[in-house]
Amino acid sequence: MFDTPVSPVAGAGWFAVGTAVMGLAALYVAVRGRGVEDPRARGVHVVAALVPAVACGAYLAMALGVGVAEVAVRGGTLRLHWARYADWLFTTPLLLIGLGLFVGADGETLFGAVAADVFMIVTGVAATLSGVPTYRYVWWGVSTVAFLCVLYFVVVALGREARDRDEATRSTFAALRVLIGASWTVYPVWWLVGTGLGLVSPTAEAAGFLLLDTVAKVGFGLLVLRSPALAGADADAPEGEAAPGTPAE
Ligand SMILES: *C/C=C(C)/C=C/C=C(C)/C=C/C1=C(C)CCCC1(C)C
Repeated sequence: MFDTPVSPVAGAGWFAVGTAVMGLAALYVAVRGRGVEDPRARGVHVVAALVPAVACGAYLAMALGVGVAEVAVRGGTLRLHWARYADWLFTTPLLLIGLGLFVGADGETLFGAVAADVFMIVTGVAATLSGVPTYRYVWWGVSTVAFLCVLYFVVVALGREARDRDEATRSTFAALRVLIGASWTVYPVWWLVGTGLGLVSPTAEAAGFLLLDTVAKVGFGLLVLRSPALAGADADAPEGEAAPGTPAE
């Protein structure tokens, strides 16, 4: 097997772009957020940097071809971008935890949302690996029901928690809620268009997911960095970047 020449996977160019975009985003958030001392604000910043860092690794794996596998299933061979699903398996719960931490959600609610989210990604893999078309749509439906539970958590349950927070927290939460609600909803649709129905090429599908990942992951980081609620959480670091004790300029 080792002397077979390796041809680039479809979308390799986009995966390379994704590696660079996610790597730079992780560095940027990590550097800008390095002086944050307040534990809650720190946790949210760590999530905001970790999410693109994980995605950077997944994109690198796919760009190099190791993140994409040809899998023999009943009825033939299917292409599985396993690194993408491995990425989502970590990053989507991380984003929910980051959002929950930001609002101060209780552990039980957060646990339910993360469980539904993991179930959503795993059943999404089942949809991708079903050799029988009908089964693909059945799994897609199951995954989408789990997604609706996640959406309920983000929009309704957390919305309720955010209601009695201060104005700065409420306004950042409102922006994060729109970002997550809107961008995450496009994933199942784009999956259906690409992997599901094959209406676009694998290269176009890769470009679309890169765009979505950029909005959902980098967008989260940028909103967190701009949040006055998180910067203000540490009285000694007015911009959320200065170390405590450093006099403000
Ligand atoms: C950074 C990555 C993010 C925010 C990924 C989010 C992914 C989803 C919301 C995926 C959802 C899917 C379904 C609801 C149906 C089956 C196919 C999936 C996995 C694409």
